[in-house]
Amino acid sequence: MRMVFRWFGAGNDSVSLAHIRQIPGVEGIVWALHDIPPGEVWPLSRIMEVKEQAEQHQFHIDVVESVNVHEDIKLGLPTRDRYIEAYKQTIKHLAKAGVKVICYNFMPVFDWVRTDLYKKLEDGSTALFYEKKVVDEMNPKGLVETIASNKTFTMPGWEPERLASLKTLFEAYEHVSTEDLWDHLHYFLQEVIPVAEACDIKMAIHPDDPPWPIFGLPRIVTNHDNIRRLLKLVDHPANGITLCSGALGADLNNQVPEMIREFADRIPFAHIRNIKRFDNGDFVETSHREQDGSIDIVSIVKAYHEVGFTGYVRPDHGRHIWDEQCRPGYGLYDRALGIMYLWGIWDSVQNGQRMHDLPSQITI
Ligand code: CS2
Ligand code: MN
Repeated sequence: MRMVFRWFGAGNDSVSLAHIRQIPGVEGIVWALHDIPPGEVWPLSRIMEVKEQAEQHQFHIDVVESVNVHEDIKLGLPTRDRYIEAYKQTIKHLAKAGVKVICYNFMPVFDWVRTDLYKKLEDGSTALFYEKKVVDEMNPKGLVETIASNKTFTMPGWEPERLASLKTLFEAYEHVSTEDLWDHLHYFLQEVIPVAEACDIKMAIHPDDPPWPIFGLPRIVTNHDNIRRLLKLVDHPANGITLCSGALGADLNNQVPEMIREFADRIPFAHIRNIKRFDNGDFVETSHREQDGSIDIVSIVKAYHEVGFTGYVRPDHGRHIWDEQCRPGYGLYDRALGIMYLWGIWDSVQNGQRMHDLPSQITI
């Protein structure tokens, strides 16, 4: 596995490249041009700037997370073709800079959803938390109006300045069924995968987080069967997944090690993190250590080793520890600890294998 670390860019991240450099075994940064709105072409000059910054610290920029998909593409509107053309152009620019993997997602309106970004854990740290009841009982359109009239901030993604577009988006999605969303993804993949293939880039869709429909909006990249369906939509190695153990693991029916074994050659990028699930459907993010949460991290790393995984891996969200002030989920310390845990498992499996391969006639 090739270890990489997410970095939000100069002036946009509390973590410096110099500090990331000191985490053992990290070879590249996972990056994006976060200020460019979905649907616009990423200029080559801006891409090259990031490449230079990374190279000053001996990092590569092989993995991008994310080139976001414009809502009109997910909605299947006639305007989508314009945005798909821009997407293709961005793929070509990224290829010129040597990028190998593009992570993206196909979640309507919201990316990952949590109800509390700073939930206190028993050890005094804080972490991202999802309270199922709160999300289930929300009436999205009513909520838009309530926030608009009270000017109160409720949850990430519901910022007052986003309200007008949220209202329009919710209305637009009223006409999009789950099957429609599949069709729109299919259309998008048929267009972009040949371009990615020609550019030697792998597209890697991130699963929906959480992996179930929320706020009445459809979500489709949620489980084993759906991932199998997605990979068949355009059955080509350039159509891959970002296998995220934390996103998928929120549903206890999802067996990540099994997915690794079945989809091995279609996983150019892996996110590994742990969460603790509660019986009522809530979950909280924990340290990466297996015993701290509900996800079988050791079996996951072993499965990657078993399939001879040579793709990119990053620790995913971490807790906020040691009073670090950082982007929610993206501090330095806990993710660095996570990396050391992942290397610990990987190296001991590797070492065990070496011991096993040694000739048995060692004599004293
Ligand atoms: C998240 C997402 O779980 C995660 O990795 O941080 O924001 C993720 O980057 C996107 O869904 C990928 O498109
Ligand atoms: Mn993830």
